[in-house]
Amino acid sequence: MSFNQGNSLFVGTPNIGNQDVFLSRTVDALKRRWLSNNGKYAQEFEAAVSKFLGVKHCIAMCNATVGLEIAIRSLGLSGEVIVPSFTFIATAHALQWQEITPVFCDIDPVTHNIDPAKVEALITPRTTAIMGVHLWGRGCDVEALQRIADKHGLKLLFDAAHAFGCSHNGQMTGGFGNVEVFSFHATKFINSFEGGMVTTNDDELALRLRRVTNFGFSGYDQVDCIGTNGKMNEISAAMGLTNLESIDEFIAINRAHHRRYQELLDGLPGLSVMPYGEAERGNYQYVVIEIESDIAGISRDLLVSRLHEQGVIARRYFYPGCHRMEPYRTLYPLAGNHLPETERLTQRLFCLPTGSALTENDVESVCHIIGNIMSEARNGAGTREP
Ligand code: T4K
Repeated sequence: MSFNQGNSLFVGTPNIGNQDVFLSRTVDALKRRWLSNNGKYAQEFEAAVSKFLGVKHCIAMCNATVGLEIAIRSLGLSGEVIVPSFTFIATAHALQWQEITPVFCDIDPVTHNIDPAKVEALITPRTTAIMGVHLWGRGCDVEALQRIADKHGLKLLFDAAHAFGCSHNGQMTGGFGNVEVFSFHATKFINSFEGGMVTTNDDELALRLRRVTNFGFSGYDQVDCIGTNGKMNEISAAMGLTNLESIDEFIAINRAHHRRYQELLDGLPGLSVMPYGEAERGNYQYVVIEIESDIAGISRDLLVSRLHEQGVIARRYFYPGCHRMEPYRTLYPLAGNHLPETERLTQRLFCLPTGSALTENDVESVCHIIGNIMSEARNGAGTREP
């Protein structure tokens, strides 16, 4: 059993809602000839997200990277910002792009999120904020981070790219800290092709965020500040709105896939499927596997490469960590010295395909393939590193 080139299974295959509804919205936007700039569907999408999350202000964006940049600028950040290295590169780039130094903080080995116990030691007179990442949709220790931010007069923001539809201590992600930023990229739980949403309960900040998103305009001919173009177009908004209407179905599918992976993989030596807390709402969008190579009898990299050969396009998210990528590797060559958990986890984790494009059979086949690769490795076959 394997998948060939034509039917490979990919991590990140989009969840797609009702195509007829999406197409009729698209035709409507075309007929009305309103394609962008705070159009009807962008407004409807913002309102729907605001209601769903219980957050006062939601500002639709062209993508989350620009959303992060806009949030950072609108908060007036400068100097240094404390951030995990164990994240997608966009988190760090959004800071460095604005000549703000990302000061990489280690993570908690269980939650994979920024470890609040390691934050205070990194604060200097140049620090202006802490930026947490709700990795895999599991909430950061928001309360501890807020206490540190308050104590030192720092801003607190969250890269919530993975966390749409997830809760922390029973509260939906979106209203924590000063501002949070979601991604609606094609690979994300809810997608708008490309897109994002910046969310806050702060009225003044919301006004600034909107202005910065639209070149700094505050009226037809009036510009109040430096801005950029972060706007979401109408086709993306129509897609986001349509997909949001299928959220319960997507959660049910992802959850069932995650459970099946747990049932079939947790028993294999050296493998464990990262759990999601049952007490919280989750989107189960990431099936994250931790491998202990000594016990499994195969390295993470060899297993992933064997999976690729058989059409299962697993991903080593987030290897090798931002601090080992440019420009950070050159700028901060010693950063890894105080990131032992990050260094360890980047060598041990990989993600498996999930989402509404997969059937239960597909999930079972992936597990079967993994079982075969591992038993071959234990029998000494094919243990050459890629
Ligand atoms: N913060 C965090 C923590 C993030 O994870 C991300 C994005 C951001 C910020 C920034 O958000 P955006 O600015 O993108 O809104 C992908 C995504 O491009 C990226 O959005 C995402 N994180 C990251 C985790 O994954 P790559 O470099 O892995 O992309 P790529 O082209 O290898 O595709 C990923 C997988 O998805 C492949 O297996 C193929 C599959 N795929 C992809 C697309 C676009 C499909 O099956 N269909 C598709 O349409 O970054």
